[in-house]
Amino acid sequence: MSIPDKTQVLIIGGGPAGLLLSQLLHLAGIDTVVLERRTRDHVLSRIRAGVLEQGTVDLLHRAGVSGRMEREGLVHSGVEIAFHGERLRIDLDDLTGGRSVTVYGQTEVTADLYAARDEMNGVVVHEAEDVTLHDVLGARPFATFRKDGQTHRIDCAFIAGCDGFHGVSRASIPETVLKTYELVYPFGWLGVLSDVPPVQEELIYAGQENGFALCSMRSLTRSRYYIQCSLEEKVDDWSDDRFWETLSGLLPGDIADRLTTGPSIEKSIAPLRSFVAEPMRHGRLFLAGDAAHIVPPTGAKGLNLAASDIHYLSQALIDHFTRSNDEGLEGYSARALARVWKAERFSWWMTTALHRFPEKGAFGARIQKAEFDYLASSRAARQSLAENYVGLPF
Ligand code: FAS
Ligand code: PHB
Repeated sequence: MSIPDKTQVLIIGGGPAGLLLSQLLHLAGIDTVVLERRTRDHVLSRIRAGVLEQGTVDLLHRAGVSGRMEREGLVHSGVEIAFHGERLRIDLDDLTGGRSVTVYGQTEVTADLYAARDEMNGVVVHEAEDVTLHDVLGARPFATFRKDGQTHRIDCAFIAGCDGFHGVSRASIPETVLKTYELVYPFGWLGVLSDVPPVQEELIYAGQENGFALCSMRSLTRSRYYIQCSLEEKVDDWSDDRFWETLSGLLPGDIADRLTTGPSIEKSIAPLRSFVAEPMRHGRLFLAGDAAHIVPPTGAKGLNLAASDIHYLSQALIDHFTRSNDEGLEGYSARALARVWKAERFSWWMTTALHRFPEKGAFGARIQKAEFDYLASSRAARQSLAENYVGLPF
């Protein structure tokens, strides 16, 4: 591949945020280059999010990458919350006036985006090493990087930092400028992917005396399960049998009785944190997705927040290049953060309501019971959960 020495928008990171931005800008006739540190196989080997908000589904449709999702994605009009043996279905359709979520793995979304980029001859440079951003406060920012031992420079008008939590983009903003907010949870999620039918048609978020479990899926023949685990756990210490036994003990009896177990095809532990970096802009550098914020996956918001950031940023860049209007760019950080913080709140609430926090003692446990009882007894409480779960408006 020949690597250009200039482009209009340079995108750091070839995950869902970076690829979606590249695709949307390309459709508007704006030139981009994506610099991705890892190989495509590595990016596509990651198993992450599973639930797409309606807004994300609509945006993927606008990006022209929704064909397979519309064929293979599972539209869910409800989700179940189980708490200490009691079960409550949240009727998303009824409570939100017909909105739903679509179960379709982030891996598939990313694969569909890569396929579309290839089809439109999009420039994605894999194994781009030591990406370094320069002159982001000037009118002509640029990045340098190494590829196959050669040093390259790409000049651009704007840089989109879509390089995730450990990327170089947020790290390129001086600490004197950036304000960060963080809450690290005292546990992680041990996740397993297995080619077994899901235990139930809809997702189940289960908070029990001894911990939290999530029953999710990728299709009607491929399940995704998570259990709360301590941060000291090592994935190698978890045989499949140990995982299935622990999961079973975290589910209501009749659900556990229906559990189909099988060999894991992926097993990983993810830490849980809430994190926001402000502002999401520094000169001509714009942060989007995990580069700017992280949510605990309990609310299924991580990937969906990346989508809403890209919705705002792509529109702002299109307005700049096609209408010489910079209102969107000027307002991008405040607009994105307004939605980010509402998703941070919801993800924090779902996590604190359903996970085991021994350090919070008996009072904390009673508050969790009160949260569930309030949900069970109040349509307004269920409506609040439902409108956040399907996704607040972009
Ligand atoms: P990503 O991290 O997906 O992509 C960033 C890309 O930038 C990566 O491909 C990386 O290789 C690249 N990059 C990094 N540094 C670079 C550099 N210096 N130069 C060039 N490229 C660089 N969300 C949910 O909703 N549900 C879940 O269950 C869930 N589980 C998760 C599990 C894990 C282990 C992680 C890390 C995240 C999980 N998430 C989940 C959140 C996840 O889905 C993110 O929200 C989503 O990947 C965000 O997409 P991006 O912002 O594109 O960041
Ligand atoms: C998943 O299927 O990976 C998934 C679903 C819902 C969540 C988190 C993860 O809240």
